[in-house]
Amino acid sequence: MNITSAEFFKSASAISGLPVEGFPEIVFVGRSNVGKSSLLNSLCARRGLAKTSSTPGKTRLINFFLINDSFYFVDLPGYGYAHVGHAERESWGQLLSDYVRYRKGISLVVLLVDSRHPGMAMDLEMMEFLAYCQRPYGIVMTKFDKLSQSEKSKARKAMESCAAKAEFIVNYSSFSGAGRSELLARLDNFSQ
Ligand SMILES: Nc1nc2c(ncn2[C@@H]2O[C@H](COP(=O)(O)OP(=O)(O)O)[C@@H](O)[C@H]2O)c(=O)[nH]1
Ligand SMILES: [Mg+2]
Repeated sequence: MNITSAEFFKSASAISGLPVEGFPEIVFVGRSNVGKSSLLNSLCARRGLAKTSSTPGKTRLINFFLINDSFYFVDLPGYGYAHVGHAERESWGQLLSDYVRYRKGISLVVLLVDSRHPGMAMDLEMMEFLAYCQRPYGIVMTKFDKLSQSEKSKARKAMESCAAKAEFIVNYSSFSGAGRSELLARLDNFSQ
């Protein structure tokens, strides 16, 4: 896949605010600070498309980006941010889970996992939830550049051992662009 155009389309803070169903939706999800905004910017080769921030948990909206005028990348709020209030965390989780569970247009969920911490409980729970919803999902191991050679193969093996149902696992670095063409090729099947 070649990304020829990428533009912010709309944000939704509730199910009622989602765009009318139509285009396929490739959904990106992961823990706060996992590198999701950086990955979207790097994939689309647009530095400021999704805001990146070193303050985790700032994005509370479902953000839609229209790609090649034919499908969406959807940026879901990061989960596992410990510093929001309990009530807020519950409603946030509800919106996320309702969207993932019931939205017809979702063709794939891309689960971002920090390469330094494969197999974290929250990520395993998300995989279980996706399997329960019968959603196909792929895994991207973010910030792969932060690992040494030996850590790289160890982390990859650890991820493979707990993600048997994943459509793919891609090692990714938004900083170097490593993994970008592999991920774009993987997404091809899910964009039409
Ligand atoms: N070394 C390295 N750092 C990254 C990479 N991607 C993101 N980061 C850093 O991780 C932090 C969180 O990134 P961000 O994209 O805002 O994460 P988000 O909260 O998941 O959207 C920022 O400080 C980024 O600079 C990467 O591929 N390599
Ligand atoms: Mg972000």
